[in-house]
Amino acid sequence: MATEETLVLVKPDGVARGLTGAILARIEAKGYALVDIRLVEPDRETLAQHYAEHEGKPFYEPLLEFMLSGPSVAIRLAGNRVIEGFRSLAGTTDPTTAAPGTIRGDFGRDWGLKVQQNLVHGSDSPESAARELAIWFD
Ligand code: DAT
Ligand code: MG
Repeated sequence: MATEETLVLVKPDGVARGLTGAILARIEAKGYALVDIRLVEPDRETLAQHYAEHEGKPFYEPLLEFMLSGPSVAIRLAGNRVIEGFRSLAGTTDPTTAAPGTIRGDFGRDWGLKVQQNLVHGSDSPESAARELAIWFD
């Protein structure tokens, strides 16, 4: 099987809280390869492309505002089954109930905001990964 790639973002809350290193340590300990990594300050158009599937949902505007609130770290990550593997490391979307041992479960919680600040993004399918990597790395 060809080695797979995924897009990981350490979102503004992760960067602001100084958790980038801790998150990268988990990714590296799992054995995935960092192919490319950079600090990014996306504009609204880039984020609208990235989150196009969520346009119109109640959390869409708060999500874009949150993602515009500070820099993120974008990572091109490689390894066999890395898409599902990173989603497993990240934990489920809601950090309050994400399993302990996951990034979201260990470092995240409900801050009483309209958007879930859950520290990381990971592509959810090969199609999403290809689309998202083109947005952030081309
Ligand atoms: P994931 O990031 O786990 O793939 P998603 O793609 O469904 O989740 O949603 C994108 C982001 O939007 C998510 O990381 C946090 C926010 N979000 C999703 N559902 C939400 C909700 N019901 N309330 C508030 N924020 C939400
Ligand atoms: Mg998603």
